[in-house]
Amino acid sequence: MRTQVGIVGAGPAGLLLSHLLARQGIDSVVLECRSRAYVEQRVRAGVLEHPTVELLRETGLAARLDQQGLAHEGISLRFDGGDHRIDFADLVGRGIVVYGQQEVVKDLIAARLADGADIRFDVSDVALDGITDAPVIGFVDADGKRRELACDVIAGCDGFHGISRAAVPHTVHDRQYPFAWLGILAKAAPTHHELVYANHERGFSLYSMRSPEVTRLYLQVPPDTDAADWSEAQIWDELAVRLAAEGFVLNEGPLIEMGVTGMRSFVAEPMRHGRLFLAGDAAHIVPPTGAKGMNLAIADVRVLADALAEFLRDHDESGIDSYSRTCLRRVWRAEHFSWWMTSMMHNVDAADTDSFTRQLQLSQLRYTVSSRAAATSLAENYVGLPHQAAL
Ligand code: RFL
Ligand code: PHB
Repeated sequence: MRTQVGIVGAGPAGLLLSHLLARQGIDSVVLECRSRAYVEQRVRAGVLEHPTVELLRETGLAARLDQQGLAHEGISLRFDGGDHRIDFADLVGRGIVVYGQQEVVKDLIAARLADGADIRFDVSDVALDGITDAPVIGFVDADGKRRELACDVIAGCDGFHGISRAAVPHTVHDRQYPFAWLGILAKAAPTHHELVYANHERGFSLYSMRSPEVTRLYLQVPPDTDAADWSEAQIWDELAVRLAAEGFVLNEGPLIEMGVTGMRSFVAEPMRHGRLFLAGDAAHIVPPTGAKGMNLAIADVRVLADALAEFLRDHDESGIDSYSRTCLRRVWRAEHFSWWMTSMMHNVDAADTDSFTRQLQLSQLRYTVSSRAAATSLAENYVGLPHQAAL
């Protein structure tokens, strides 16, 4: 088998890269170790930044997003018993769209298959060879046959637990947080039209949604928490306490999904070695508090698709040479924003309340909601800095 770009991983990064390359006349094959049903059902991110939405629209991927996505013009920060709205429309003239990551993935798979793309699900034993000059990806196909895919370049879009990063000699920047999120998806109509980030002395809580029928909610929990330790009644009681505000009612409903997510900031650099390019979670992750992970993956592959097209079509290496440097500037902006939101919103030591940290948090929150300059900084980072911005 031969292709121009061998893509490992059919998450948002790998699938969108394949789509953007096809628009520039570049062939690719996508290899995914999970089944199509699994990647289409995996519940993850929900917030699309403004530049992400624009890119999906410009490249013909937004038909369902424009019908079903929920356009939001702000968020609320809740603390000290008060609710404070950050009005994105007023502050920066742009907003976000709430649309599940798995819906983006479904739309991408449908668009690629309609275009005749070669996406192989259920592959195993993926191994990368010849990275410095003549790349070959070995794998076992869904039918059990061992195959080799020769390619001009490899895109490692295989997420944080993939195999690609290990093939790039890299330096790691890592920060782990002493808490996790317990996330639930509930069949309950949202009662509030925007996301609520709540800083409570019992721990952080986030109110989000997926559709007019489905609410998505998170609770800060200790990092070693097993979701099974929490009963449904306990979850609803704790959410009601942490999200409480005047006039706020929480609609309860049956749980559709429940899981615990660790919180970590991680950057591997550089994002390239020879003819292997890392993109998305394969190279960097952020804690979910800033809603940046999928958006960063999308920004990476936008840069990568242009760089690879120039290289493969015009033999121009300038884009691939600056790929890592260009992406890392945006990555570090998102790393900072996600760390800042995380530090401001969580109870950093729920067991042994540190009064100094707590007072700093409250001061930062009061400043953020009362100063137009501070609120604007949050808003422009949250809705996403333009892909062309000098960062
Ligand atoms: P993905 O989505 O992990 O896709 C990688 C794909 O590679 C496959 N794979 C392999 N395939 C072949 N061979 C191998 N050896 C392979 N190893 C792995 C995997 O099966 C998978 O299909 O990475 P990608 O494409 O870089 O996308 C990144 C995003 O998924 C991630 O950043 C976001 O989900 C993070 N995130 C959020 N991001 C946002 O932008 N906004 C949000 O609101 C948001 N909320 C979240 C989140 C992540 C969460 N969790 C569960 C980690 C909320 C949560 C709870
Ligand atoms: C979500 O809806 O899943 C979500 C929203 C905002 C975040 C993280 C997750 O910061």
